[in-house]
Amino acid sequence: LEKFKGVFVALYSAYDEEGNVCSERAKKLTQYYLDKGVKGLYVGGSSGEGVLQSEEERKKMLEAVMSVAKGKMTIIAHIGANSTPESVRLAKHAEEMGVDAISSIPCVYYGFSPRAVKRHWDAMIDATDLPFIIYHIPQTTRFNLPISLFTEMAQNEKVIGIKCSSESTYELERFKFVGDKVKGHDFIVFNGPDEQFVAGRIIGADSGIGGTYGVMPELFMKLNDLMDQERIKVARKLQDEVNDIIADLLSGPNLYGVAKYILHLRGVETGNPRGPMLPVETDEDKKLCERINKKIEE
Ligand code: NAY
Repeated sequence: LEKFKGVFVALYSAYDEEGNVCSERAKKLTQYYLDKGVKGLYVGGSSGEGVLQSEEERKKMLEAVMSVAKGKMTIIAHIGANSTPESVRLAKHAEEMGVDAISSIPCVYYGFSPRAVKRHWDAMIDATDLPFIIYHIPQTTRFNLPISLFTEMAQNEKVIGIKCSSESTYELERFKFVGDKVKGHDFIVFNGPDEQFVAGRIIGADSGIGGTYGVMPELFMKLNDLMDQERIKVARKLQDEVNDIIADLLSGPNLYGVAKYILHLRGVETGNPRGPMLPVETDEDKKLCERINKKIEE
């Protein structure tokens, strides 16, 4: 399980100027993070706009990532889709590509009962021999994972962890505590809200997956090291600085658009986010991105 402990960038998708998934750009983006030394990538999640893409586009994006990253970084493929059959197909494809684990949100759009969500997840888990990581993000899915369903899921030996993106650190603590107890060994908990990385690690997270890591991987690797060394005071100070940057990132038209534009300023092209996500267009927005980029480099 050591390969799931560390800093995981929630990868943005790479598009060309027309907005199509671009393999060449995706490979360069993957190489960028490989060179930075992050533990791994979370592909096709929220930041990756998986739910805004067709099945073929999601496969294409993952194929490009794997062509660079296979055996060099831990790759988690997010395969959550609206229908169970589509998620099952994405799971099988991810296994063929050689990813290290699959992960999924519950279903979006319709509201579902815990029983329906369990059947949805079980179908993906049964479709491959891969480890599975639950993706809990109630603020976007509107599904509040009950601890009873969590406990049932954790009993499946393939379910090795959870990505906890809810802002409740109490919930995160419960997932770690109950997960460890059910397993009798480490149950991997990934911190979701980048703004609470230090708090998440203190209360139980082993690792972190985050969207803003993509523009400041060094700072999150530093934070993670400080937490490993239990240097809480220094870590808290760095978290304050990081949160100042995150506040700036969130002050633009759209987080993903701003992050992608900052990557563009560094020569890493990923295109604009997909509509309805707003891109960076105005001079004012571009100046904001330049200011943030400078702040990160300081
Ligand atoms: C993913 O799947 O892309 C993530 O792990 C992203 C989790 C992010 N939440 C959303 C809704 O994008 O990293 C966070 C988020 O960008 C960050 O905390 C800033 O608010």
